[in-house]
Amino acid sequence: MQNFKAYILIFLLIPFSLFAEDGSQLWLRFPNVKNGISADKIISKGNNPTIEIAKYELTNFWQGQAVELRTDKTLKNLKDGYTIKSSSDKIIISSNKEIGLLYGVYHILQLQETKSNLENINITEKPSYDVRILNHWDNLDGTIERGYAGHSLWKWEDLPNKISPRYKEYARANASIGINSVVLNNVNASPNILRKDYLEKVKILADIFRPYGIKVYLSVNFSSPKVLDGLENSDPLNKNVQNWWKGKASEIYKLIPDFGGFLVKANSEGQPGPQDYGRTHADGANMMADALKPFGGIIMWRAFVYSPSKEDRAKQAYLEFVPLDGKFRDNVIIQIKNGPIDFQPREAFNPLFGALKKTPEMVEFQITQEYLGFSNHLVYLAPLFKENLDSDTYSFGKGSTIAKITDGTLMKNKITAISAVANIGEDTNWTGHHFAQANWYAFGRLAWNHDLSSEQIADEWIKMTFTDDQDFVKPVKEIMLSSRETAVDYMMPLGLHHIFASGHHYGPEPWGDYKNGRPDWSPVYYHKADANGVGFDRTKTGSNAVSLYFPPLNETYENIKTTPENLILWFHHVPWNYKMKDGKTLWEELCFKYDTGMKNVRDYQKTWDKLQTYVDEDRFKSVQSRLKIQAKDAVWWKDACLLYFQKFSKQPIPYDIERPVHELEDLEKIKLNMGHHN
Ligand code: GCW
Repeated sequence: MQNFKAYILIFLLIPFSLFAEDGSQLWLRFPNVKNGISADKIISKGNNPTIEIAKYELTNFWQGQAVELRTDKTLKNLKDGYTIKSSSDKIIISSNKEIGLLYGVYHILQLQETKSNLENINITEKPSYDVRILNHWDNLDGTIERGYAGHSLWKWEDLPNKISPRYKEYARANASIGINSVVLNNVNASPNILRKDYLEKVKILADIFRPYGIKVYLSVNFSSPKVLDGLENSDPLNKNVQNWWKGKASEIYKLIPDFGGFLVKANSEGQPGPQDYGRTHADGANMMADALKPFGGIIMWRAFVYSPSKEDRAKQAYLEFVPLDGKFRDNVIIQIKNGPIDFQPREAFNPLFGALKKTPEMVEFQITQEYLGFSNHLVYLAPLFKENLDSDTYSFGKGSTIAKITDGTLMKNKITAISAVANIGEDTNWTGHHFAQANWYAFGRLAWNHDLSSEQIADEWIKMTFTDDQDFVKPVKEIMLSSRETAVDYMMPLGLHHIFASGHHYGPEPWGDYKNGRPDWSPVYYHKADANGVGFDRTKTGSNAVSLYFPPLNETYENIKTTPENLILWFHHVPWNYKMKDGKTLWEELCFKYDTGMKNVRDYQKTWDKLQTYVDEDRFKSVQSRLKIQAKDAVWWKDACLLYFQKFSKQPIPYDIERPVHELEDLEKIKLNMGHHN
């Protein structure tokens, strides 16, 4: 009897456990595949660990024709790209490099999983960037700066002896979307990462990642020579310091012959740097570049520098780096955040893009949603990435998009690279929110091909991650494609920025005025609301940041009438009764935007609930409950911002808009305990 009950119980549970998915397989689920093709249907010469992986993927997951894998030296111009051609009896994947063959295999698997046409394929793929790199902000103690998916994947305590199976899974996921480089540790770098014992741990990760075509890089602390080995200082012009870095470089390359290089945050937010010794960023970067040069390593030097000076923060990176143009070694690349402030829901692009004419530049995006609702809000970031890459800087005349400046088209850069701060942690589904996986995926796909559309990327991802049923794909795609604008609307519409609560950057705090702390970390510094209006005047009458943009953009942004309305409060202090293009006053428009954002999230909830039958129970519920949080947060944002700004506009919230459900005083009392400094 007892047994019988157990059987019934198991019988009842089976259907659920079969359908339950935890998201750990990302977009590599292959739900309908039991076996791939047999090994004798794979034609390939030579053995190499990367080819072995390609064969493994084919024999496990590929259900089509026979596949031939060919290395072909004549395809050198494709770099690690590849061609895929079908003949009557097989598909031929060719590349100059083994890794290109593996990429080609992932490509045909993607075509299979998205049910794309596999007949008469004739595909040529060449990556947009050479270095397609994730920046992990992982600390050596296992915490992650701005990480919302649990602790770090890297188990420093266990390495080099104990190896987590997830290292390989992580490498595989990256390879499947063409990511070929990773910075393992936080840019707020502990000097300890360069200690011998840590380098031995790093070596193990590099060995695991290598067959997947992934190179390891490290963030380094500028004071390392002094802190680790007691040198008198870390002055880049000091011979002892230079020799220390040279010695460190050879130590690293002995362990990791294909080590990628260093990422450096210097003289920024309290990090040490060359300016501590009266030297320039170029002096600092060049010293490290000289140390890595003999081994082929590169330096990614960050332009994210600002201090609490009188100068508009949006100008500081430009003012610091433009005078140094042409002074950097040829293995230095300047890594620039997409916007001039800090990964806001929407920013104007950083005017430093295109302003350095002799120095290669790369973009730094943020995949982790520091300013976009952490891993609670569904925000698909491809539209944000595309908006930036497609921005025309006019630096070499019309058509000088950030994509073309950074990918070598206009600058003929020796190194081309693109980076993003990862959102990956040890959560079972890697990214916390199931939909945050799409942002990892989208970054990889755009790094490979920045001409892909946000829609195409979403389409691939949804089909592989959930189902290819159009009744699911279509509405979910609509949610994803509108979600970034929705978040802008309920958080910071019309060019508002940085009105987050200090420290954690999660909720609203437009009233924040840190007179005794850093004014440039205060929301009031950024929105400047008063009885006349709201917004940061960056025209000639204000900080004149508009003058940093190339013509005609400087004029476009100088003039309130020609400034795009989605950036109007970024560039102008706008009167409350200013007439917007749709006839509403600025105040009405602001109310309308917050309301629209909030309503859109409510609509996402309705849509998602209707799709229950298409999704396994676990993932359905997880997304459903996070949408509830997002909906609550959207109301919180709307009420906090409108009730606060209303104190200045002194006008009613238009009557066709949802009424606030909070008292401002109550919202002002909320203090979330989410840690962190600025
Ligand atoms: O966005 C700010 C973050 C810091 C971060 C810094 C940076 C790593 O709030 O947490 O530090 O930018 O990019 O250096």
